[in-house]
Amino acid sequence: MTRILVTGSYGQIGTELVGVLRKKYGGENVLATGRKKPPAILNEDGPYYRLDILDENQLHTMLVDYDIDIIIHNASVLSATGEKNPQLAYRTNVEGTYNVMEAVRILGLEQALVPSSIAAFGPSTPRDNTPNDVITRPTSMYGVTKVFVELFGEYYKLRYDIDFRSLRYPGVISAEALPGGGTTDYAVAIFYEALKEKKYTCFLGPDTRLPMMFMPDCIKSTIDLMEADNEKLKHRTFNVTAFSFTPAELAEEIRKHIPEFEIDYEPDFRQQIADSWPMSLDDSVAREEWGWKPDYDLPAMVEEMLEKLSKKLGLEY
Ligand code: AKB
Repeated sequence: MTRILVTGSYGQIGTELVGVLRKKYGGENVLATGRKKPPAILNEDGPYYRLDILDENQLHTMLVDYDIDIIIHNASVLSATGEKNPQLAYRTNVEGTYNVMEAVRILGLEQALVPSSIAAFGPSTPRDNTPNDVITRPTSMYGVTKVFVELFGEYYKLRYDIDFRSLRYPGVISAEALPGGGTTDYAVAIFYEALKEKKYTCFLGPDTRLPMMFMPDCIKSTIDLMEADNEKLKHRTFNVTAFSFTPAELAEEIRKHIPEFEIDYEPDFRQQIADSWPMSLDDSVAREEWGWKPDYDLPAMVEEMLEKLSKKLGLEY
């Protein structure tokens, strides 16, 4: 059975990804790792270990001791935190990825899957239906580190035939762990406030359109790419998306369920980051090469988010 190590496994995506991987591959075969204390659910059905991705000795030891085949490197500093602390973003995202790729090369692991983001694009990228292969000149530190991830991984593929794979995640919406330090985080926070206060102040303007996906699709895209036939992949980095919306459109969709919900807008420094990103993505390359297809559209996502969160928070709507 394939054995998988996930970094950043207490994060928004890692928390749910580990659970789904464990159901599929067996609890003992999926090693959850992270720098902080994990949420209780991570310890329930498989091992969790503290791992600082900047400690290469610890990383090598863990990969050898647990006989790991695939590493999914989710640990990353996101866009808003990256602007507040570019040096931290550099160390975690660039040096962390360097350590992972070197470990894969030296120990001969089967595969490294290291996510990228829509942040890899920049103001000179066409923003509508942004193609897979297009100019990437980001202006955020997070974006700069994600371009490094893509190019470094692709270089290791060319030079050492390392099986590197990457997805450019859009904003990801989920009801379990909260996202932290991103520009698309408003699209999660809005649901908590809609249920608790019936009111939300958005840190992006009403017409800021960004590509997004619901967590079940995010997990599906990650596992589908991980399991895709290596021979069929012509690319190594893939756009993936499900839908695009603005804060005003999301509020309108939420109002279909909570008619009294109100939104106002106080854009902050994250507006400039969002304005440099695509408004929608062309993910046809992922569709062609490994059959990517999302299950959720905007209305289905909103319905399920409200249902799950209201149960979790014990709030009626
Ligand atoms: C962020 O907003 O920084 C992330 C991302 C789009 O990668 N959610």
